[in-house]
Amino acid sequence: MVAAPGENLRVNGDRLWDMLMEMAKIGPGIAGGNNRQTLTDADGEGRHLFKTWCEAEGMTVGVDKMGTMFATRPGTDPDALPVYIGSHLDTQPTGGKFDGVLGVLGGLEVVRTMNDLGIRTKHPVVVTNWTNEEGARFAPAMLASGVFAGVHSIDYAYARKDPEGKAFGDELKRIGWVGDEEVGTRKMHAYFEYHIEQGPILEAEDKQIGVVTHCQGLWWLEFTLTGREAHTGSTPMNMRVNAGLAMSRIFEMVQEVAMSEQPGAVGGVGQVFFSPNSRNVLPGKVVFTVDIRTPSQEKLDRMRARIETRAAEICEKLGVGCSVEAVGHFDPVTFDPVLVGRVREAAEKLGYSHRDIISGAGHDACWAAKVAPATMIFCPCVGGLSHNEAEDISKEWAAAGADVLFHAVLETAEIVE
Ligand code: HGY
Ligand code: MN
Ligand code: MN
Repeated sequence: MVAAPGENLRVNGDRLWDMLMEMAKIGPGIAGGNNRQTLTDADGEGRHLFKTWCEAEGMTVGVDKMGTMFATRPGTDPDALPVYIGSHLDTQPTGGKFDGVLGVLGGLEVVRTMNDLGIRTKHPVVVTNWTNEEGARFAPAMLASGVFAGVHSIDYAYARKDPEGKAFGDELKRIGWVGDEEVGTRKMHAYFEYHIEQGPILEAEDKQIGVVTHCQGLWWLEFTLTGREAHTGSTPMNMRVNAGLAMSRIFEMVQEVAMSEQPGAVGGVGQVFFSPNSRNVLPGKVVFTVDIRTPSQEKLDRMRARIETRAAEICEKLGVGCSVEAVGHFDPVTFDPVLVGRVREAAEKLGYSHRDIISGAGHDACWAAKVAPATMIFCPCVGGLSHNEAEDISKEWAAAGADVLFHAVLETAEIVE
C-alpha cells in the first residue's frame, strides 16, 4: 500500500527515550522514580537542563513571572500566533519518570525532528514547561497555567504556602527562576499536551493512542477539624472531642458518596495533617483535602454539596469544629473538536490503534483550553499506575504518541514548502 504523504515522518524514539532517562537522573526518588518537586533545587536543575537542550536546537527560551518556560522555534510568518506544546517537569514526592516530563520532552523531540528534516512552518512552535502543575507542594495544582489563563492572580499564587510555611514567590526567587514576562500576555494559535494516561484503559484495550476529548472536573476541599487535645489514656471515651474519629467517618462517607455516583465519579483523600501528631495525644486539629472528580458538571457540584453537608453533621454529632475551603477547582473540560480530529487523523495515518478517552487526571491543558483551542494525546502506562515511583511506559508507546503529536502539530503549524 502506498504510504500516505508524510506517513513515514516519525520522531527519533531512541533520542526521546535517552532524554527521558537523562532528565530522570535529576531529583531521583528512592524506588526508581522521581522526587523533583516544584521550586526545589532539583526542579531548578531540571529547568536548566531543559533550557540547555532547547538552546542547542536554536530555540530562544523566555520565562514569565510564574517561572513558566517557553522555548520558541521561529515560524516563517512573524505575525502568526505560535502553536504551543506543553506539560510539566515537576513531579510528585513519589512521582514517576514520565508524568509531565513526557509531554515537555516529547515537544522538544518534535522540534528536534523538525530541525533534522529542515521543516519550516508558518506558525512558530513553542515548547512549554509550566511551573507547579502537580500542586503537591503548593496547592492548587496547575497553578502557573491557572495564572496564565486568568483563573488565579499572581499575588494569590505567590502567597501559596508549602507544608513548611515557605511561600511560592520566595521559593521561585530562591531558585532564580522569576522571569521578566508578564503572565498570560502570550497568545496561542493552539495548544497540545502529550501525556501518559495515568489510568488502565489504553493498556487494557491494547490501544497505542488516547484521543482525549474531555477532562473530568475537580474539587479539592480542604477540611479543618477542631477537637480537644487530651490524653489518649486517661480521658474517658464520653469526654473526648475526637477530631480523628470525625475524620475517619468523613473518609468513609466520601467513599460512600463516590460509590453512589457511579459510573464516572471518584473521591478520596491523599493528605492528612494531625496536630500535635503525638501518639498519646488526641488531635486538637486535623487538616485534610478531599479530592472529588467526575466528567459531569451536575454530578460534581452535587457530590461537593453532599459531602460538605454530611461532614458538618458528622462533626456536630461529635462536638468537633468543622470548616472547609475549596483549594482547587476546575469544571469539566471539552477539548477543541478540530484539534481532537487532527490527533485522530494522525493516529489513523500513522497506523496506530486508538480510542477516544476522557482524562481522569487534571492537566495544564485544562486551563490552556480557557484561552486557546487545546487538546491532549495519551500513551498507555503499565497497569495504569501513576503518582507512584513504579510508573512505567515502553519506548514504543512513548515514540508512537510523539509521532502523533508531531503530525498534529505540523498540520496545525502549517508546513511552508
Ligand atoms: O491532580 C492531578 O490530576 C494532576 O496530577 N495534577
Ligand atoms: Mn501530569
Ligand atoms: Mn501528576
